[in-house]
Amino acid sequence: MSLFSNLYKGLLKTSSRFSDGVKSIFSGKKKLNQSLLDELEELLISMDIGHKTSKLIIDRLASIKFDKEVEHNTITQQLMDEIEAILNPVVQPLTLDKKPHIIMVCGVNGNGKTTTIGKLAYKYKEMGKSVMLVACDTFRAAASEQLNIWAERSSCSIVTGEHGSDSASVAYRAVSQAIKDKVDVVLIDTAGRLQNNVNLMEELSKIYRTIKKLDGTAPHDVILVLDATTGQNAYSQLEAFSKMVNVTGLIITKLDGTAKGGVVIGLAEAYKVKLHAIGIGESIEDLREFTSKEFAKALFNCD
Ligand SMILES: Nc1nc2c(ncn2[C@@H]2O[C@H](COP(=O)(O)OP(=O)(O)OP(=O)(O)O)[C@@H](O)[C@H]2O)c(=O)[nH]1
Ligand SMILES: [Mg+2]
Repeated sequence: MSLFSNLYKGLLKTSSRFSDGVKSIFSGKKKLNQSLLDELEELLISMDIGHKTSKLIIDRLASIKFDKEVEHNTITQQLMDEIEAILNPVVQPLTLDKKPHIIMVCGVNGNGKTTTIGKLAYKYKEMGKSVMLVACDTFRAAASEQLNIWAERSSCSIVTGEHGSDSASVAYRAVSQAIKDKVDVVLIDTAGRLQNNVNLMEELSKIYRTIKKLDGTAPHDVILVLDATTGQNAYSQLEAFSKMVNVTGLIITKLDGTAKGGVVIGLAEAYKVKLHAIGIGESIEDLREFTSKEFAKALFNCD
């Protein structure tokens, strides 16, 4: 199966709503007028693109002179172009620049952090890299075992700490070891936390500072994992986590289970933060890197 058809399948719920929505607004040929633009804007807002970004897209569309009546295909193509232009500056797959390249992963409970780390570990192992997983979630009893399952699946090494122990000291021990062993990639899993939990948010910042003490350039990536199904809540999560750590990029999960895929576009436009990959399923191969063109096409079921 090609990369495109995988992406297409993963985004099916979102893309059906998008393309059906545009088709029903532009059934037959119509001349683009204000009321059609308003309907389109409502569709975009209902897709969790956010008010500001939806308006931006519609304003750009309105600035184009459509003299004749247009079909939904013409509007779809134009929307795809606008969305591609929004995503273009931010879509950027992860790159490994340092050795060890240290990636810290954070986010709200259940967003898919551990699963995403498992998928990344698999990807890097397939590329022939040595990978260390670090279980900095010492808070939840079963968290280390859960990460350990992923370590076994892709034959990675893993560093864990006692349940209830200081998570920053686990990070310290692991990163020191990784530097000594010249590991290629270190993936640090952290405990899920609500953005308003002050203590756990402070802890995250402590893990971050501890890693920096060992390598001033690290962590080289701080990935915030966002769950697409939470829609608008993703925006406030990004704001809250950015206050505690320097979030450098996003991975957006569970796009396979939701029609809220528009949140990807809203985040890209509103925060200009790098968008590395998306999760489109629970299994080890369900992480997708993409280009803005592929994503825009997949959003509208077009190939
Ligand atoms: N459908 C789908 N499910 C996903 C995806 N990513 C993760 N999940 C599921 O989401 C659930 C939570 O995933 P975890 O990886 O445990 O999430 P977490 O952020 O580590 O959770 P905590 O450690 O409790 O904060 C699991 O059932 C995963 O299988 C995805 O891209 N698509
Ligand atoms: Mg976890």
